[in-house]
Amino acid sequence: QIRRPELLSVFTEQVYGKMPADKVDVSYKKLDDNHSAVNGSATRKQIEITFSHNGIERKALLLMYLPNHVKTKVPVFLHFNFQGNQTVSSDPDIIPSQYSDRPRGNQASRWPVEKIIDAGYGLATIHYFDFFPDSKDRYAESILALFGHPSEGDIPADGGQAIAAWAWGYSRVMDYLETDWQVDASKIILMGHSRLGKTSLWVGATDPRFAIVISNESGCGGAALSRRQVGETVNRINHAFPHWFCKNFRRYNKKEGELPIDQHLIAPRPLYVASAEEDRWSDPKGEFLSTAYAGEVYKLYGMKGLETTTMPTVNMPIMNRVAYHNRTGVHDVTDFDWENYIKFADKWLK
Ligand code: GTR
Repeated sequence: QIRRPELLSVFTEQVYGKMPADKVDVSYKKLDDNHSAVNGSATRKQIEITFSHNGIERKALLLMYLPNHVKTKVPVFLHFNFQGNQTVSSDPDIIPSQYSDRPRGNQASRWPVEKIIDAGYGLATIHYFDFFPDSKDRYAESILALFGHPSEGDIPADGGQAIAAWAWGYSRVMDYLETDWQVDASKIILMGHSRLGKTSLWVGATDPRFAIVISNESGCGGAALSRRQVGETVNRINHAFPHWFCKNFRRYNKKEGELPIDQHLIAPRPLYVASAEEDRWSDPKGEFLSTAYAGEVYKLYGMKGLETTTMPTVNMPIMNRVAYHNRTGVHDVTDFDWENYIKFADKWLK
């Protein structure tokens, strides 16, 4: 009750930035509801979400697959995509996302839809560009325009930029999921890869409605400890991606030692952090250590963290209330990752 709000406000003002608290008008339009998707095993829904505020409108297109064999409300993996909804699967009926002309199925290897459906989970996804097209020149198209922040110059030093906008988007999808009669909103598994892994950790910290948080290879500004300065550093990330974190974060360029916090804050909800052995840029050891140290906080709640500060052998997950694996291979989302996330969700939700 005391320390958590303090830490949250430091993370907000110094790292990820504040989102304006204005209430935005939201409407949902069902564009598709088809019960014979994925060879008849799933229902595919596509929902257009419209946000309006100050006379400005922004739209996001949500794609969902829900298992037909589950007769009760289903738990759902919510995972934003990088290249447009149509790239998640070769399903010809997926409506392409507004900011992408990438080919159908282009990212299908990262989205084992059948496996997720067979395991009794739904899948919900949106192209992350719908909330902030990922470029330092595209503030005007982002949802920040709704709040009178259509360019970088309009944003205060502690104001949210792209990561805060994506995080806002994850929370708005949760608002929708709470209204969907087929979804168990108390069992939403929030997942993000890489820059969206940074985002999913921030969403997990700010929006406790998510039952489980998964960070896949999130690196600097995600699960990796900034003070280690291994792989990508605060200085590098703020130069390469000036539109991601709040401007105050730049104060710590080459001065990680002055950060008042480091990257561990989700307790007591189940948390899974994963690394890949060859993804040195994300600093697997740093991702592991922040996860291990977070265990101290889970202990305060009588729960088990990783219970070791020695990195496990590759491909050997540790699965307590806090979970971790370091898989062989490069920066990616693979079947190995998904199989373990499903096991973890089964452990805590079923
Ligand atoms: C890299 C960036 C990382 C990570 C990654 C990704 O270019 O340096 O922080 O976010 O992109 O999102 O794929």
